[in-house]
Amino acid sequence: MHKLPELTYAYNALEPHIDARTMEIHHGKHHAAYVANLNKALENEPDLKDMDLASLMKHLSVASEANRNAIRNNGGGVINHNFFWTILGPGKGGKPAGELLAAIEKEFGSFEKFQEKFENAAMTRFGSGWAWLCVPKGGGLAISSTPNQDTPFSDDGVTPILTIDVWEHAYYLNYQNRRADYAKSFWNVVNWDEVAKLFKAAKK
Ligand code: MN3
Repeated sequence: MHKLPELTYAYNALEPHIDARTMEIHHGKHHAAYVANLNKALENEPDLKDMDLASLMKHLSVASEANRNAIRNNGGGVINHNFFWTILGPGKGGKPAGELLAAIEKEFGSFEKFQEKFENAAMTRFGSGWAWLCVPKGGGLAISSTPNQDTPFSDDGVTPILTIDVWEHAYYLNYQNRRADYAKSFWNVVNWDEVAKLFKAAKK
């Protein structure tokens, strides 16, 4: 059975950038529903119940056709949100340092240009989805986006190290239709220490 992970910070800890009510509904309702619906879909898949979620997302074809879509959508919802909360934190933001900053500057020219490209990926994802910074198979860094709850955790050899949820449920209460303002504000709550840790692990 998959479980809703507890946050390591309070719902109001990311204010004013992400408000407490949004966090409460996002984690306590939306994320919780993905967990419940994933578990429900897995009820009919006894062989997959104990499979690690990242492996399951990489091998969706092992699920029966009847459950595959539910597992793809809800499993993606679970793994994406599990990950999202870990790269956020109170009193964070600023810039990355060391090897990660060097890699960002090498790939994108500067940290500011990287931010611009990442925000652009968030803005141009039509409808609901996510923007990502990943370490691709061959190394380096790449920005991408996925629709709905699709996830780069499904791609073999790809390591996600940063993401922004651009579903309206992630920002609508505080930002209404202003996704661009939310994406700009997001930088104030990025936990670069965690992102750097993931980057380091991905390079091994
Ligand atoms: Mn969400």
